[in-house]
Amino acid sequence: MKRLSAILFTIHCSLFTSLAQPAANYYQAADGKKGAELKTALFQIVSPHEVQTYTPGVWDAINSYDIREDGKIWEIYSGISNFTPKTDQDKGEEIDEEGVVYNREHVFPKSWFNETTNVDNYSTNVYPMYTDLHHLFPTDRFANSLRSNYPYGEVGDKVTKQSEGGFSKFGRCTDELGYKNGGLNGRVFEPNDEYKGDLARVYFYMATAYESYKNEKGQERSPKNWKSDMLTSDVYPFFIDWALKMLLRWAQQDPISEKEIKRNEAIYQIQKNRNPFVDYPGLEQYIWGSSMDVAFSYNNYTEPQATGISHLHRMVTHDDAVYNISGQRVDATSLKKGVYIRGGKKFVVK
Ligand SMILES: [Ca+2]
Repeated sequence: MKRLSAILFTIHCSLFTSLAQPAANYYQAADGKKGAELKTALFQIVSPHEVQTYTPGVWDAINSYDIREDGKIWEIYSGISNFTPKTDQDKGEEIDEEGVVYNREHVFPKSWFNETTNVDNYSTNVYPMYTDLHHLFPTDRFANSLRSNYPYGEVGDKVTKQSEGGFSKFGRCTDELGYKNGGLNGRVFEPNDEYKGDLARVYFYMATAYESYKNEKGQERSPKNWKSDMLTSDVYPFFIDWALKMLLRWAQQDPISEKEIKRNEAIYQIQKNRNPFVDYPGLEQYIWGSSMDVAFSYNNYTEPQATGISHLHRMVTHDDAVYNISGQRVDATSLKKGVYIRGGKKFVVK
């Protein structure tokens, strides 16, 4: 089994070697560390980053790399979007329809930073997290409004609101998730299966990149100030039990994609730091999961063994089958308007 995962990892590496090229020795200082110490070593490696402006910095960044193969914005909350970069940016007008404009979503909600400062009119926009590109994604403004700043989760039988076709959902979580708020199953936003792993790896990054930081007033801060039903308000383990279990599962079910690898590389070029959880498949298991007693090896990294969780869906790449963006096979002879996947590549039917 060890051998098999080593082989799989080799295949994975050879597929993406040309894309993922961290600076030489970038992760060297984490060598030999495990568990909470490994997270702290990674924190020292990835922080601080070169802080960008919100406007135009964040727009310029996402308009340069969050682009689909057809040239449209690679938005993550709606299954029907077809946004032209820049032209279809949110300009602040009231929008109550999906597919009209895209905005800049803090997938780790900025209100969780829980700080009221008043410098340069950025009253609740706490730097450096506010413009950290790793957690800023283009999202359909309407679909994004369904989320507000609720935790991510898995919605039970009663879906209160959803984006077109149930691509993203909002409602009370499943019993299995174990998240309660006010005695009831908590309200959560469920992203599409296709992005659950991507978002889990962003959350692991946020847990790692900010063990301490200086806010815009130069005051020392830490996640002890942060507030969310997903967080412990502590540097480690950082996530509350139900949230951690879910994120570890999401990361495993939706493995690192080429999209994430390219995005990580592009962000590295701009703000000069990387998401280690995109560079090392399964790294989160070394910090919070099955490999907590295994030392991270810089020269001989081994992806943790699979725990039997199957992937949410696999893209078939060896035949002409066509899949919708949720990974369901569709009749290729009668495609409606939308985005589809064939041979691992997306295409648009207009
Ligand atoms: Ca994914």
